[in-house]
Amino acid sequence: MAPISFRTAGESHGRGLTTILEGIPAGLPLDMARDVDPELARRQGGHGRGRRMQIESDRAELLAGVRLGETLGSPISMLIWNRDWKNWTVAMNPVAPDPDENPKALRAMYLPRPGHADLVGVLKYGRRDTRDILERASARETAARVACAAVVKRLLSEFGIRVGSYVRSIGDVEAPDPDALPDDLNRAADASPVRTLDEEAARRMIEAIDRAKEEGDTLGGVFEVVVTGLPVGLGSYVSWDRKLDGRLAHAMMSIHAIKGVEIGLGFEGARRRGSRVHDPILRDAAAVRTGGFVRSSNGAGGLEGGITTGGPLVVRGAMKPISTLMKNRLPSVDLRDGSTRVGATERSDVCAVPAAAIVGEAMVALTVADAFLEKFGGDSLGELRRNFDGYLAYLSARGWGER
Ligand code: EPS
Repeated sequence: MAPISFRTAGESHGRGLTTILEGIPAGLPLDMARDVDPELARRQGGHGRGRRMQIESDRAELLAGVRLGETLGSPISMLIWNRDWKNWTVAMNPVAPDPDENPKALRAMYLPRPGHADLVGVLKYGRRDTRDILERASARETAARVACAAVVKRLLSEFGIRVGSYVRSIGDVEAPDPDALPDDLNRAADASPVRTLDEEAARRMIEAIDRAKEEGDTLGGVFEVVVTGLPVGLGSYVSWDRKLDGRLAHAMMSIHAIKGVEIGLGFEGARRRGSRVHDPILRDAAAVRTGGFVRSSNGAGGLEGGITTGGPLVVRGAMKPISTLMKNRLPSVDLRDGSTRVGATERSDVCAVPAAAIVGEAMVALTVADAFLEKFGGDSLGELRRNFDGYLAYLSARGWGER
């Protein structure tokens, strides 16, 4: 069994989202207001979000797994209430409606939106009302993932491992490649309404979002997640399902609307010669986490053979534009009578790439923490630390002929 597992439940306009996170060792200090709620707030931000984010002010309540400010090693259960639920108590009620209920109050939707799970969902699950599908398929669910990841990030921070992200492009507006990433990546990115590092690009991205909004359209984009402070040796090449790059790709692709993933140079690497892709190996005895070796470039994005090199882990996600269109709605079919119509509209976002970057951080953090615990194990934070320190001691004690 993978050391870290989590499951979420909840519909977008149901009472709330709930989650169970398993595998966090005992003794990790955890304070929801300090460690979890700020992460939820980061996910709610970004220029281009819809009105829903003004209604919600996401906070996670702890139901289990933490006592007197420290984890117990037992499953951690959290709950995020949907404030919007009060507007949906009839349409999303778990109890069957009164026969004389006004059908309009049930807010059924019969016009599947191209690009959303609406059509494939009703076909697969034998439903007619696409609301039965879209409520769970909504990216609202990612709030629960971010809550789990906030706990995991707290754990990783104990070992000097940091997970950050920034936005590289929105629509056709691409920010220039940064020369070097700021030391505190999230502080720099969070200061921008589109979470990008270049002010001029930010201005053009905001303009593009505003234009898309006026035109009733939507925009996607590309974000990058970067993990620093990792030790060499997480993941493995020995079997296909243990390769960390494969596990990261799975985690990233599980995020709503993500249609592409790159690691390191990604697709660009396929255009270059090998001598301009691979990262020269240099000896540096002081670089303990990377095994006494460093690289003069990072085309591999911190992974060789599905194993961390200890260099920055670089994973990019490409998000397609959100499928709910306010104008230029695409052809669709009315599921009540098969007539030709256009896809439904419903309150939505114009662009959620800045938020998707936070969700990308979350999924990468959960995957990396899983690999970290797989390597170092431990039922308590103290045991995990002893195992980690023992590994670092082994790495620094290894000689290569110069001592
Ligand atoms: C989201 C909440 C949703 C949407 C968005 C993500 O709220 P509502 O549907 O009430 O406006 O803003 O979901 C989608 C874009 C989608 O297609 O489902 C959230 O909390 O992130």
